[in-house]
Amino acid sequence: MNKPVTCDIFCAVVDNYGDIGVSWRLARQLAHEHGVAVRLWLDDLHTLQRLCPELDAGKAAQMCREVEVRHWTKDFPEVAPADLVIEAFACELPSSYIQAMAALTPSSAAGAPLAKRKPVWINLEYLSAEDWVDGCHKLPSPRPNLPLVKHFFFPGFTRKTGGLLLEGDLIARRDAFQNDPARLAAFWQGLGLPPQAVGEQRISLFSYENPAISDLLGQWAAGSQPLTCLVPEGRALPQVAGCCGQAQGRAGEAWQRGSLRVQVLPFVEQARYDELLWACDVNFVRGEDSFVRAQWAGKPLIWHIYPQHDGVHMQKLHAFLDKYCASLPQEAAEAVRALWEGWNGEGKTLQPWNEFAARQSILAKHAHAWAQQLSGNSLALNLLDFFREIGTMRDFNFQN
Ligand code: TRH
Repeated sequence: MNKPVTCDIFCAVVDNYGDIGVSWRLARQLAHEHGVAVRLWLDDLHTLQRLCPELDAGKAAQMCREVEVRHWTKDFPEVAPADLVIEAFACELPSSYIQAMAALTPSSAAGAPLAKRKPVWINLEYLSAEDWVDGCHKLPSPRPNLPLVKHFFFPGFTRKTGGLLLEGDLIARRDAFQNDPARLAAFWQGLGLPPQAVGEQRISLFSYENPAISDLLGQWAAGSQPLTCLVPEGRALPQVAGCCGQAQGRAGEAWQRGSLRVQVLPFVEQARYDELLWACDVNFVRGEDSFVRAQWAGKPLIWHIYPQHDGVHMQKLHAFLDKYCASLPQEAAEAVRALWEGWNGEGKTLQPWNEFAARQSILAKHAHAWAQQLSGNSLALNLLDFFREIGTMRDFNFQN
């Protein structure tokens, strides 16, 4: 089969928004751009509703933005497996579903109707820039005691990985938005802000709780340039509010401290969050999906990586920095490194912010070129190619 007709994506929300952020994006892209009938099995509809407010979190099954969204509960229904089965981030599939996949025939050459073929089963992994990813992408993992093989599919930053999620028209839509002053002004107005003043910086701040927040906001407040910091409701907001002398904060509130104005934003739907990243001069992002979206924005970014207990996240951070900074002039690379390390607990941010801000125009050009360079490696297209590759391999093995 050239292209999957149907696809089941399974997603278990571990915490926050990243797992469903990625799964939802992929589901929509496969459905909208490639005409695949996608069913998304999700154990927590309320989290998806934050990203897509039109979803009804009380419904067990519904069509939403061309995707069939199903509430994934313990009593999993009997369903026919799809052509392409994606388990997001190694969530364990229902055993009845695995048994149903195992019962299907291995290849169309067996004379079975196409709908009865064994699915291509993918484990979509977390994003990492580490070098080992190149060698592990697409590796098979045979299921013990069952005639099934799952394949690892790694997103990443090199041609040997699965690439990154990127809608076919995203870069063009970004450019149209960024080059249209009227749209920018309307966007700011929608958030309750005036158009950006000459000499004013606008910076979005999406992070986990972070001890470095207080120093950074203090520095911005004491700066000579007006700076507006846009903070969504969520984990970092209590700290930001505290730095502005507030007990707590709510969407719509704004506080002034010296040169710094903090504007509290509601958690907006995914497409609007993209626009925020496109509109700001610098973006602080976290986790996985906002980190990738900030790269597509083509603006300087600072990443708060998802902390892991064993500290391996710092290896991931450095692996990304090695790639991202490779083509930057040395001083700019050092500024990025020092600020990211400080923001992630390995040092201070005070001096690094000054160094970073002083090189903002070089960093902006670099961010733009970086997005361009990565944009040729689309995860959804690679996934569909891999589906074809596995299908051809199976047919060949059957005939030989
Ligand atoms: O929310 P995150 O921290 O998510 C994750 C999870 O914690 C996961 O378990 C972990 O493994 C992973 O990080 C690395 O960060 P992330 O990935 O950036 O997801 C945030 C999503 O929320 C992303 O899709 C963008 C979206 N978003 C909006 O749609 N609107 C908003 O206003 C904001 C601030 C974000």
